[in-house]
Amino acid sequence: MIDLKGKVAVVFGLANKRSIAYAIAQKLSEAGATLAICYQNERLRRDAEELAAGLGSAKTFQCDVSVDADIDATFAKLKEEYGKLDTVVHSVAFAPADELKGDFLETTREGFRIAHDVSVYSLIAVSRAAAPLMTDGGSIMTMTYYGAEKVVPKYNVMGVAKAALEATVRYLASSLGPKGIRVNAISAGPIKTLAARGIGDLQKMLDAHSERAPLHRNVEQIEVGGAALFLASPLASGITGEVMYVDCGYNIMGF
Ligand code: 0WE
Repeated sequence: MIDLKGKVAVVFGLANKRSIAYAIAQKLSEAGATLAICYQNERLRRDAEELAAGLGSAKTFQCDVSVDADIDATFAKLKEEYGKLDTVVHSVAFAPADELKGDFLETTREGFRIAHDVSVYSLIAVSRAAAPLMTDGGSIMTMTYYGAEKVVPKYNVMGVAKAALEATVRYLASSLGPKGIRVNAISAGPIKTLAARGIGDLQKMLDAHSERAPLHRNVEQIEVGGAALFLASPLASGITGEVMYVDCGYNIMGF
């Protein structure tokens, strides 16, 4: 059994009970970790507080990762509350809805900027703020998707942002490696979460995915949580800069 007693994990991107971030928080909490749950804004506060109440001694913090002052204030509070940090979970992405509809060629400058600011730069900002608190080394992880590597229709600028995110994971792993801090990404298969709402063809995608994936089914949030628990644990002490697939094997198929 993985034992994370005495370890502190901060989780970004928990919106509701379907969030991948929530499944990760559940697995980390189950392993004994102390959880700090960050929610983006007042609109998401209640859900975050209710879910945190079921996660042991989890506390909640308001932090919009696209706002530097929020990150500074949140990590100051985390330092005061816990003194140190062991794990950061970054499960945050956003592109303006219109960018995920039409043709990639119509990507706007503003849509590109927002997608990269919220989905990619935020990992750098959060990692820089977290590093001084990771005095015993640590594990930072983010969520990516196959659309970073191969064209997934309509994923558009998010695919480009996820490609940048995966490269960012490698550069951060190199930068933070000397401090004993590991940085990895989990590439999850498609899952019905809030972030997947409004994708016109989601059910079609899920069906195609389960048909082609070696395991002939779709992945569940809690399986991503299991991989995250592994990455947070000493079992993964030799793994950094990696993209780990939790997609029922979909990515290995050529045909
Ligand atoms: O990374 C994602 C989705 C991230 C996302 C979702 C939204 C919906 C609401 C980013 N920005 C927004 N902006 C909004 O306004 N996924 C891996 C899920 C996803 O999204 C797709 C997919 C898949 C899979 C969009 C088009 C095609 C496939």
